[in-house]
Amino acid sequence: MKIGIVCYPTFGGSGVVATELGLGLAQKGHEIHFITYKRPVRLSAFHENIYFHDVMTRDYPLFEYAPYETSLASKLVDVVKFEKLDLLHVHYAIPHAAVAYMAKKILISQGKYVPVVTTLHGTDISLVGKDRSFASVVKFSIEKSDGVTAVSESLKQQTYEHFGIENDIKVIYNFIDFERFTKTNKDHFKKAIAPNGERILTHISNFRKLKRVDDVIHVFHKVNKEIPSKLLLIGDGPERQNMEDLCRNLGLCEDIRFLGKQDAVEELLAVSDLFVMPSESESFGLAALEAMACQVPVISSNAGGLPEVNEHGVTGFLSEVGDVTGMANNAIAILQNEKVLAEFRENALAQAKRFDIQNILPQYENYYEEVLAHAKATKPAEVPGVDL
Ligand code: GMT
Repeated sequence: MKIGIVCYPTFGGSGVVATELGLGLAQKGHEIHFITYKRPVRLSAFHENIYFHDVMTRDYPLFEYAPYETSLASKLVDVVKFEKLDLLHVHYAIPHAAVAYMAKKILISQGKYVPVVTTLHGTDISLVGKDRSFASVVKFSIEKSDGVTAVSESLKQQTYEHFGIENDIKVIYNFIDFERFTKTNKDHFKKAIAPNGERILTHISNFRKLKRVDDVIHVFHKVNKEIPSKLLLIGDGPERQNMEDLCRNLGLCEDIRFLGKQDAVEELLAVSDLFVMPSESESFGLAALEAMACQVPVISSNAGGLPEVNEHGVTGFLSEVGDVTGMANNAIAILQNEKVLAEFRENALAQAKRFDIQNILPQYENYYEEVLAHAKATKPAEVPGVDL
């Protein structure tokens, strides 16, 4: 199949999932065209089946903001026609689903039908999407997509509740590539971070408010009083400075390291004993899954789709959002006993295997086939395209 993938090219979970999906599909022989404003961060190496189309915006003194949506829609029309794409898969509803709808309509007027699959990732529904300034466009473009997927059952339910739409939404969980995310021996890192054999707790996020990084620090503060430990804070974002201030106020600077954005997070997860994700809202929690694949148990909130990933009492523990005491006690229960930690590590890996890319990729391929077959059967007769 020839598939166009539209996504945010940044470190965010939706862009990561879109890129890894494209890479996986390319390895299976599909021709993948990424269409976005920057080369996606995880798209570093050359691959014979992968193409990247840069969306250039046009500045003009009249524009206060360069109209990215217009440039993207024109680019989609161009790439679909020239590269003869079979399908567009857009990640994150805003603005990608609406732009794809526009491109689809333009293409129909030119005699080509290209089905659009939209994947909902979380904040496009839960936080930003339901805001009045976006809601009607989000609802409309979900309804007009030829196929819609959500990354968890919880996100699917939220979408129905917030938008009252009636299309079928297919849950296809996020996935993990074990070729990359596997526990490897990084003892030299461990010695540098925790020279006296301290436990290592880790948090990775974009440091937005909803990630509640302050809860991570408060949980660590409590754990650190009972168990010699270190905390790695990976990522960057709007709350970073506040978090540094909090560490200073609590006198924890010796034991907490801010590592900023990191490419090889699997190497840091390889030396971690526990992953902390106290988010206020989380459709899935890809970072938690990456930790589990590296045999790291997870202490998390029970928000959104997290209970579908982190199994309470098995792969880690779930607590109410904001319950830092509960989270700290759970963390201590795992970390204070070597045997218990080993058991949780094993369970975390077993659970992560359910989300192996090898199991999830065929679900996307089957869904594409289904959408294409349906589009072929229902598209206007005078419009060619949609060849199976
Ligand atoms: O978590 C973020 O703020 C980034 C965001 C994104 O869109 O890039 O992540 C969302 O999509 C990820 C991949 O599907 C999910 O694993 C995250 O749980 C989800 N974030 C939220 O729902 C807050």
